[in-house]
Amino acid sequence: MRILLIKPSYSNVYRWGPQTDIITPPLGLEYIAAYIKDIADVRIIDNRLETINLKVIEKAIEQYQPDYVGISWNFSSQIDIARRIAKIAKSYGCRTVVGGWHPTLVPSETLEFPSIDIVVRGEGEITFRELIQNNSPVGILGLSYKQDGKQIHNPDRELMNLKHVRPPARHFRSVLAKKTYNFFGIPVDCIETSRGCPYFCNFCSIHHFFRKKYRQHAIRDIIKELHSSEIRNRAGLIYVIDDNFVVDHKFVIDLCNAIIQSRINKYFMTQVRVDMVVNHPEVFKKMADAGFIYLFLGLESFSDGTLEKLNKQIKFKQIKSALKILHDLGFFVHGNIILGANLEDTRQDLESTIEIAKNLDVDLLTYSLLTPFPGTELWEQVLSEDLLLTRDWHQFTWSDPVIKYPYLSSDELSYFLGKSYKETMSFHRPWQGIRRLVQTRGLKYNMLRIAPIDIFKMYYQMLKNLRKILSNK
Ligand code: B12
Ligand code: SF4
Repeated sequence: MRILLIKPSYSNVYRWGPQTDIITPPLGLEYIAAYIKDIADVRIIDNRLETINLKVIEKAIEQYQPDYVGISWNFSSQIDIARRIAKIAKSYGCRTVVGGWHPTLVPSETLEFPSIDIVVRGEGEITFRELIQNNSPVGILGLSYKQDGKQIHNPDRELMNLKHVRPPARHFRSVLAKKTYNFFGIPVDCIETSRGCPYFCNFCSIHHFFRKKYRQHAIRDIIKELHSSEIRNRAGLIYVIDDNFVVDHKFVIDLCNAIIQSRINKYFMTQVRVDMVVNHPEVFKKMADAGFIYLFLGLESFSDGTLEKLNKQIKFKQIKSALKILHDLGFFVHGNIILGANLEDTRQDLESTIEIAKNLDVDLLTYSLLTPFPGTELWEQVLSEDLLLTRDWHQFTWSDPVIKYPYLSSDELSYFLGKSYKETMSFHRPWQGIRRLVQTRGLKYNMLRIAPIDIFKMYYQMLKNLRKILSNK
């Protein structure tokens, strides 16, 4: 049996964000590959690589003649590209399977596309393995499929015990892929230490996907992965992709101690919450010691009322304290703000958000527009109040307006998105973050982990990217 796994390219989501320069390895597909490589011949193609266009994909399908083509569809806005790939695969007689966040959130709608045969809902490892083993979707938990023109939705599969998970099959990467995966110019690899998040922000689909559960991998497995040759020999920076890395302090401290004891001298970056920084600075000190340098924080809003509506469970005062704590520890802080986070927002509210952002000590600021996804409280609210402007998934990019606001037009939202970047981005911010990192952590700490030239490469990439964004305005 031959299986071709495809990571589709991005949509125009990156039009606004500085993430244009981030291409991370397709970890989800590498987990899937790990679960079928002993029972099938597997290949992974990454359509995000510059030379891998649809023609190349078609050629690969024509030559390889896969029995199954599996497409990873995480961002809803990838609808077009995911469907086009499925159509090509179907025209060569392959069975088409889609997995990832979007098809899991709307499986019935996804199956309405004639070229999509099967949807793998939620975690795909065991579900996909059983599908390949049986060569039939009948009776396999977690699958939705079509039979005689009717949709069949098998019951959900139980979530996996992450203590017994096979490591992602990173060795399927092509030479080109290995060269391309980078974070602002620094060779990057991804690792997962947990799945899920115990919080309930009203816009986040995490609880729907992971059914309100939070699970961790075994620390010894994480360390083994970090020691693997694929990571050891290439990556300067490890992106811990967990939705919320600091949930269980003991776990984080034990993991950091294990990283230090194993002398894994790498840079790390991840996502964390503001309140954890304020309430447990000692955990962040330990993370700094282990090599964590770059933290992504969902700041979302500067209004306590709005933060409460989002059910974010943080206060503006905590945002300021968290920034101070992290900067004192030498972290580079990337914060994201949701414009129009409150459905009652006015022009004045957005103006004052931008004013506050201007003076906030964040090294990289990104902005999104509030976007509802199926399975979230926000989605229910927007539907029940008849505020959804479109169900066209292309537009669910977090930078296109899809909600009707009583006091703001879509044009105004787009205008403020542009304005926020224009008025708060400066070359000074990332430079200040990098300088702080070097000063606070010291030369030895940094030189153990990276060649100084790479730090400047990273800064240069960020500058190039910021310039690109600003010239688009
Ligand atoms: C890391 C991350 C990023 C990184 C890198 C993304 C990447 N590698 O492509 C960065 C920072 C760049 C990023 C950016 C954005 N992200 Co993001 N990101 C994530 C995050 C936290 C982890 C992704 C990951 O690697 N997961 C780990 C792997 C193991 O899981 P996986 O890929 O999902 O695969 C598993 C299953 O989904 C399934 N599966 C997946 N594909 C397939 C295929 C087959 C054939 C099968 C059988 C199974 C299967 O099986 C896999 C193994 O269990 C996810 C949330 C999450 N926990 O997954 C959000 C998430 C994917 N991002 C999201 C969003 C909204 C964004 C942004 C739009 C945010 C913004 N405001 O700008 C941007 C847009 C990016 C773009 N290019 O278009 C949303 C997507 C929502 C949606 N429906 O569109 C998510 C789900 C977060 C959320 N809860 O809202 N992101
Ligand atoms: S803390 Fe982050 S991952 Fe957790 S529910 Fe809120 S937005 Fe989602």
